[in-house]
Amino acid sequence: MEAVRNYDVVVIGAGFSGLYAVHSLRETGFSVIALEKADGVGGTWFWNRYPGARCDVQSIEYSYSFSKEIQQEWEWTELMSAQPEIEAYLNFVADRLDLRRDIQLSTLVTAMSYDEDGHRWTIETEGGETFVARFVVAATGCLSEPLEPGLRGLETFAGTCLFTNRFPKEGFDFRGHRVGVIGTGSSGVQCIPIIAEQADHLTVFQRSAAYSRPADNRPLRPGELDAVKANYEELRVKQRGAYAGLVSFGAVSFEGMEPPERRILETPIDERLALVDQLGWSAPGAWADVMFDLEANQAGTELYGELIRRVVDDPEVAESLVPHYPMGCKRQILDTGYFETFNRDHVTLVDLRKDPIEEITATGVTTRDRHHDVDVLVLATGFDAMTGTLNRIEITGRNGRMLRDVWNSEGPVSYLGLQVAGFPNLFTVTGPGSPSVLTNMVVSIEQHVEWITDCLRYLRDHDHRTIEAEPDAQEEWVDHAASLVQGTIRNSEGCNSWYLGANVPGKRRIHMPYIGGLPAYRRKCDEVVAAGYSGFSLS
Ligand code: NA7
Repeated sequence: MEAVRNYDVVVIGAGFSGLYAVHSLRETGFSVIALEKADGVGGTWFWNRYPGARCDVQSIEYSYSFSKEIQQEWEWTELMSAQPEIEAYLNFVADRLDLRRDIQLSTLVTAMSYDEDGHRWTIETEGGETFVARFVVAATGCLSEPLEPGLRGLETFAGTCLFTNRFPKEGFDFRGHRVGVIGTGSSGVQCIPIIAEQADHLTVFQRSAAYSRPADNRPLRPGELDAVKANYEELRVKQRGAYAGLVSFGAVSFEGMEPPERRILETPIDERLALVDQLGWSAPGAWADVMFDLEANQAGTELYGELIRRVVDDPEVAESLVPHYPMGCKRQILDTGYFETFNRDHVTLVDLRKDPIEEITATGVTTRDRHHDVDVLVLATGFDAMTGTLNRIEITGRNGRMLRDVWNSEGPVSYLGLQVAGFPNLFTVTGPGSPSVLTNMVVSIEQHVEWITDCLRYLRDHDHRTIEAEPDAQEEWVDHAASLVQGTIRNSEGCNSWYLGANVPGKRRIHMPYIGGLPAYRRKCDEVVAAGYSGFSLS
């Protein structure tokens, strides 16, 4: 039997968070190992290799800022990178910083338990290995646990079944096939136009229509990247001071943009439509009241409908593509030719709100009204977000309490999204209660990894063995985060986003990411440190 292996820190995951955590902790003098279930690094950008997978944040912003060398050496080729380029970037980082010697791939963590006397975590893997560490950093990602779609009969399907979030490495040639795609979130919307280019026939099964708009992606122009590199720090400073950790979303820059003053409900219909002519896909959101008032929000959605009708030829199909839930309750999707795809003769939209799926059979998808024959089924059905991955690990903290039980009974509680009371020395990178998925993930990840590194250095320098969130501080933070969401569109009736856990049957409906913005959140984290880690007990 293999000996137990001891480290100062075990990091779980080797995506954007885990790679930086290994580097940062190692540079600070800790012995560290990252355990990664995949057979490559990259996390989200390892698994989501479906055709069309692309980031909706510009590459120059969606990249590490901690290494000036990497920032200068890496060459982005497009405004918003596709999955292969981001995966290649993360592999470049792993090599450039010589991280691989401290990463163990193909290693699934199945259980971990806290030894209250020894002040250590014991970590067990599927392969039967045991690691012991004083600290654990869960760099497990926010969208890493695929959600089984709960479709009756799925196991009887005789064709090829592909999940977007674990798409085969060798890709898939859709030519000559009748394909069905279930799910029209970001993953579905990105892959549908590309599958349509290849497949003999494509049937799209849509339960909720998507708020999507053209990404307007393009190759970077000659000299464009060099200009950024010449003054990268200025961009990084702006990012850190921005609400969502970015100064642009997609191709649209926020710089110099003032919040709109016009109110949709006080504007005659013809003037609303004139704004659509003027602003195109930016028009539905370009009002002061749409994000704060449901009636105004509905009026904004009607402008969306107008834009969709201008693209989609068949009026019935166009109507089905107009979302029925509030705008802004989910993150806006950026697409490349999504709505145009429904003008192709070999593409069929099935509106599941009118004709729901009854079961999957050996030959395809049976909806209430008919059977749809397909040879290939692509499931773009999403994730058990933010808590799903840790809930699937047997994590036992103080007094034998399991993290899964805490989160199931109390909701996804956490102090600052960094620690959960009762689980000393266990940190979560971009955990629930932090801005995470509402921001440029890389900026939030860097802030967390740096906070955790500073914290471990502080504990070492002050001879502390443990740090643990205090229940009162945690409760106060959870209440504060909840108070910010109350009465907003994000928590409104009819909003069933994965932010709220509403896509997972039985999951408590609580808005998981913190909506107060990155600058306010960072300030709070810094204040906690300045006050000697207030809200944490150190021993
Ligand atoms: P999402 O955004 O959770 O989308 C999942 C889609 O799958 C969504 O349209 C769901 O409809 C649909 N879905 C899920 N289960 C079913 C069943 N059983 N039947 C029919 N349709 C179903 O996941 P993505 O992977 O697209 O994107 C995740 C994030 O990645 C995204 O937000 C970006 O931040 C990047 P529903 O909406 O639940 O009615």
